[in-house]
Amino acid sequence: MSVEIWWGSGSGPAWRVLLGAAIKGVPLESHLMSFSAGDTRSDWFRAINPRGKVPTVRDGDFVLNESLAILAWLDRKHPDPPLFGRTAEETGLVWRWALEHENHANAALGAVARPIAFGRAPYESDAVRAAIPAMHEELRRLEHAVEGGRPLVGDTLSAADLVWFCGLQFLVRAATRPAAEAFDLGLLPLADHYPSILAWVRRIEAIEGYEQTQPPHWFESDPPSPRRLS
Ligand SMILES: N[C@@H](CCC(=O)N[C@@H](CS)C(=O)NCC(=O)O)C(=O)O
Repeated sequence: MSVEIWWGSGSGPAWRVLLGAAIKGVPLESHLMSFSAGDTRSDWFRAINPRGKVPTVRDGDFVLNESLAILAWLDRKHPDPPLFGRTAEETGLVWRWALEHENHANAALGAVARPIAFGRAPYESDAVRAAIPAMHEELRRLEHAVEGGRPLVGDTLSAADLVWFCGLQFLVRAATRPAAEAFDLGLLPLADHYPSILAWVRRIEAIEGYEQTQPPHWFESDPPSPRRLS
């Protein structure tokens, strides 16, 4: 029986899990949820995951949500290649990087990306401008850690890379939208501002099956909205 996944287009946490499964070559039975149609709030989904969040996976009778928990579970079920390090030290560092994203970088990058991506930038322009230095602080930290395109920890991609990559992609997508033109983000092209991050992005994009993990609506004309990703 294959592992089922409920996910949503543009959800960074869901994308992490799709990438982790791709790295491990684990097939997933896909259930693509529509945020705008209210799928995550539906009774049938709440019966699977009462919190109503994606990603959620089901393997037989076992149901799990929270993307980092899912990646850790997947890693125990399919240990090779490891997503949480090969040594105790690497495991500690993978968790440290992943949690630093969750507890620090996610807010710093999101403070710039979210208003732009969700159409709030014209009303929150002062807040976006004020958030730009902290965004660069996090990106400089990443640039240094992935020097030359190397993984964040050890010599193979780990959960830490996947977590930061999905956060970065949301920011980069926001930076390419017309609403971003009102700001001097100093982000694109990445090759000029953050060459090591670009090399690292290319490494992740080279994962076999990467194309199938990309958020489908990013390739449609439909703009993201707060409802879709709230
Ligand atoms: N910490 C959770 C975050 C899950 C989460 O917030 N998912 C959002 C999409 S990114 C969701 O399902 N939102 C739908 C809703 O709230 O109705 C994880 O890492 O899995």
